[in-house]
Amino acid sequence: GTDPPAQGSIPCLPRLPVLGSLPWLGGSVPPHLLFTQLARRYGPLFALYLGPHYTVVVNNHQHAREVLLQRGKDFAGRPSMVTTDLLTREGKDIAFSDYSPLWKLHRRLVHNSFTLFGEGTSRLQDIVLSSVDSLCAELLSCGEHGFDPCPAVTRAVTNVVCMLVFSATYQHGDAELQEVIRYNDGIVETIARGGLVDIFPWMKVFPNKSLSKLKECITVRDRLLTRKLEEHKASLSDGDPRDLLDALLKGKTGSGRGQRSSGSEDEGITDDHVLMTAAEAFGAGVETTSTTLLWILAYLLHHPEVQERVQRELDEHVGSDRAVCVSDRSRLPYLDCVINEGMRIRPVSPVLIPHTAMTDSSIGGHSVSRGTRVLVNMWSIHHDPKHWDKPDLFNPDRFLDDQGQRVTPHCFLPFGAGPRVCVGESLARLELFLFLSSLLQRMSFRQPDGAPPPNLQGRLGVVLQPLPYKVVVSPRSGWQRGAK
Ligand code: HEM
Ligand code: PLO
Repeated sequence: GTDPPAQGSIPCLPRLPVLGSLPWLGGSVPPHLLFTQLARRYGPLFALYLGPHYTVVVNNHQHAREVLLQRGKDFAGRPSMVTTDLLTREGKDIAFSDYSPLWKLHRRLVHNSFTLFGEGTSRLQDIVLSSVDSLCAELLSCGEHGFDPCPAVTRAVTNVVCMLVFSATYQHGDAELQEVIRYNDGIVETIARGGLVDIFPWMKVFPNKSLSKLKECITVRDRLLTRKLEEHKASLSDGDPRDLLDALLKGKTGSGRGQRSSGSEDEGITDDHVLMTAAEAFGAGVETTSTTLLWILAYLLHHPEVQERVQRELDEHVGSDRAVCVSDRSRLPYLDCVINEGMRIRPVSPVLIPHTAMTDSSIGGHSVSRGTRVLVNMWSIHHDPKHWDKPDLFNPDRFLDDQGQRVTPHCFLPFGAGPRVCVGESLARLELFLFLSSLLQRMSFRQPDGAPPPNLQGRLGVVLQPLPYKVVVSPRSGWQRGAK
């Protein structure tokens, strides 16, 4: 039958058998924009059928807080998807794994391993800063003719993650680094063409060219990471962990389950989990951070006055004869606002990752039954005209109050919240801060003469990316160091 099951009274789009609401979804509009349009017609909380899957879409921050925080545990599940099952060996990762006791243990272990590097030691800062140095040198050498900053930025961010995950330091043009970048690009291209919303779940039935490309890239990834894992096992010592792989290997054996076998047991964290975690730290660490940096650069080209104000703040509080460090962050509030505004206006993950209801629950007083998929449309929350003045305007000042103090509005959740909040948030913030402050301390960015300003519409793949654009960089006076 076509009658929807009893689901409270959340307004629901019409549906057909098999296709669900697809005929009403209109061709090429990406999901976050489509849902924002639909919310105007159906209200901020509505439902639709994605193929056979009843799916609730949340478009305002009150409902988002309910789903992510107040009833976060109820909605901490993940649906299984064909492509991400392939990517993660059926959910042996963090992001795409359904809620379970093992997932909780695993997530805690990853979280602790991150904090181990993030806090207490200046290791992370050193890693980021050395990568920043080579990025600056590379950008400055491209100089006065317009060039696409994307490859250099991606390389720098990938380098940071390689050092963090398995202690590899690469020189420019290293073959292994190129391999990592290539397989990652291949996965990004094929894993989710229109975002993570699984609109065509029947891909399994009609395997196509991109599915085999995805498999190929996963094979290359697994070969490389398995080699790193074996090297780490062979050289694991009692001292401090050298990197994320060490920390995971130590945490895994220390997790008390006594399972040392490689992936054959159902219980405990297996080698497969360690491998999938490393792979995911890579994927998440590179795609999100580089994309956010490229969005912010694109906006700075549109708003030279914002770039100048960041540089004035840097000149005043850091100067030009030393490198920026983490402890400068509290002295650079405006830069923080620029970073926040970039993540507000162009959230890299505009509908987060799909959630599912673990139990019967409710949203906004409407009952929602177990198994329901829930999409949180962060795009519409970040552009809600009820809460943001001129939401389409890039205006970092909205993150400052009348006294010039930083404020974090309730409707700003670029990392999500609750049990599924991004585990990389503090790492990401540290990287964004060190990258942007160092770049803007040492150089200025502008549009090439006669070139059109960067297109700010973006293209939705697995993350929301800016379209390619060109920049010209010029060194700032006073900063004389090249790379080291
Ligand atoms: C999840 C944003 C950087 C690792 C997420 C989610 C968002 C997000 C929105 C989904 C939350 C949800 O589904 O409710 C970002 C942004 C970043 C960033 C904006 C940078 C600007 C990173 C980094 C790492 C990372 C650097 C790790 C190295 C993860 C993981 C998850 C996640 C593992 C899955 C968490 C879970 O499902 O339990 N991130 N992220 N992210 N992020 Fe990030
Ligand atoms: C990016 C391509 C990698 O090869 C694999 C990978 C792993 C984790 C994913 C990431 C990809 C894309 C961005 C994701 C991240 C987990 C959290 C993050 C989805 C697919 C966001 C922004 O939600």
